[in-house]
Amino acid sequence: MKSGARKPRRPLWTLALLLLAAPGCEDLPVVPNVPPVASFIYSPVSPINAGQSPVVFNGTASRDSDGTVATYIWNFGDGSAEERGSNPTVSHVFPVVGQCIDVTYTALLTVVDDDGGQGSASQTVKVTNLCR
Ligand SMILES: [Ca+2]
Repeated sequence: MKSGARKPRRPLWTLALLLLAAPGCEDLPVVPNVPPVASFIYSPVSPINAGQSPVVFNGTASRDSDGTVATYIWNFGDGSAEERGSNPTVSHVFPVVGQCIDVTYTALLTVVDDDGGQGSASQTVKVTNLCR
């Protein structure tokens, strides 16, 4: 009967742990996630020539007061695919869409924090299509 009597030990031990842990779990306050704040700069600001000038967008100034910024999502407003990643800096060349015209795009940065919260910031970017 010794081996038979040992078997219930593990379930009882587990139950005791659950009883000890349960009150603490109920007392934990629900802390809402504070969403991150997006911020970026880009360089050069002018001149930016379509099809030629690599523009460096830098979102390093983005912050999350209660966590970290996990993902940077860039939309350059020119029809190109969004770029997303954990690196706060990207380089982008705006497409040629004509001749002798300036086009103003709205570049949008969305940052996602480690809890899935989001924040966005946008800036206009003036791009020159050269005369050929
Ligand atoms: Ca947060």
